[in-house]
Amino acid sequence: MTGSARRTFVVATAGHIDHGKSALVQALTGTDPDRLEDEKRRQMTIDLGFAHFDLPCGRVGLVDVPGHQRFMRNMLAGVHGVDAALLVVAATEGPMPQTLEHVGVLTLFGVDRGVVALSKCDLVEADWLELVTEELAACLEASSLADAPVVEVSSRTGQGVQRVREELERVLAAAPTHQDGGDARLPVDRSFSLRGFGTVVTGTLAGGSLQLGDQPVLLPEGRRVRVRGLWARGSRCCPPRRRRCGTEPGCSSTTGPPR
Ligand SMILES: Nc1nc2c(ncn2[C@@H]2O[C@H](COP(=O)(O)OP(=O)(O)O)[C@@H](O)[C@H]2O)c(=O)[nH]1
Ligand SMILES: [Mg+2]
Repeated sequence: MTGSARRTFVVATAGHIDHGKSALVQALTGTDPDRLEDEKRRQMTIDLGFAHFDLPCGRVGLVDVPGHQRFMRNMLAGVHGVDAALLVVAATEGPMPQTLEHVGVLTLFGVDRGVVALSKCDLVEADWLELVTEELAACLEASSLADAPVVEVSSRTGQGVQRVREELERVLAAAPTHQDGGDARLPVDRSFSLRGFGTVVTGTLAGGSLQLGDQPVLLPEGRRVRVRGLWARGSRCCPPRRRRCGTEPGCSSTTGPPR
């Protein structure tokens, strides 16, 4: 498959804080998803981070969510409408409160495709790993990810990272193709002002397509806004099922990359 015929997918991470979500995103994509200064300094994901990589089945946009309970709102925004989840559970600790909470959210949202990464395997002994694997299976038993493959991973040594790619390939290649017809619908997961651009919103297009100059309605306000620029994964474009970044009225320019 080449060029515009390639499928595009959105995958979101899930899991407790410090379990290695952002490290795995970096190992998979080469991109550090923690873009804010505060995130880098505190080594903690606060807002959604984005990265992408290619698989034989298509291009994968990874949404890295925060694991801290205080940032649950951001996590909820990030997992909306995703094709699959990448649940990360540290082998050192096993399932923790936000593991359970995130698995609950994925189940509620009907995200039933995914891969489970048992991370930090370089830090545990084999018998401990066995115990944690059992605990994890029990935790996922009644969830939408009950049948998801579990991969033992270390983002530090690279162990299992290629297998995560292979399992994601299997899961995504079997995912149904989205129907992109109808009106464009963009659930907004982040909104911010960028000097020289005005208001920028990001999200995963749930259907339809957007063009420059379109005037979608901003809900719940009911106000019309205008699309002055469109970006997906760092470059200007418009095809559907990609993470979107657009500017609204008030901006003075339509050029430049999103944050
Ligand atoms: N030894 C080891 N450390 C890891 C691994 N994955 C993440 N870490 C470390 O664990 C800490 C938390 O990782 P991070 O990816 O920020 O966790 P997140 O909160 O789930 O995004 C960081 O210091 C990472 O370097 C791993 O596989 N092995
Ligand atoms: Mg993180």
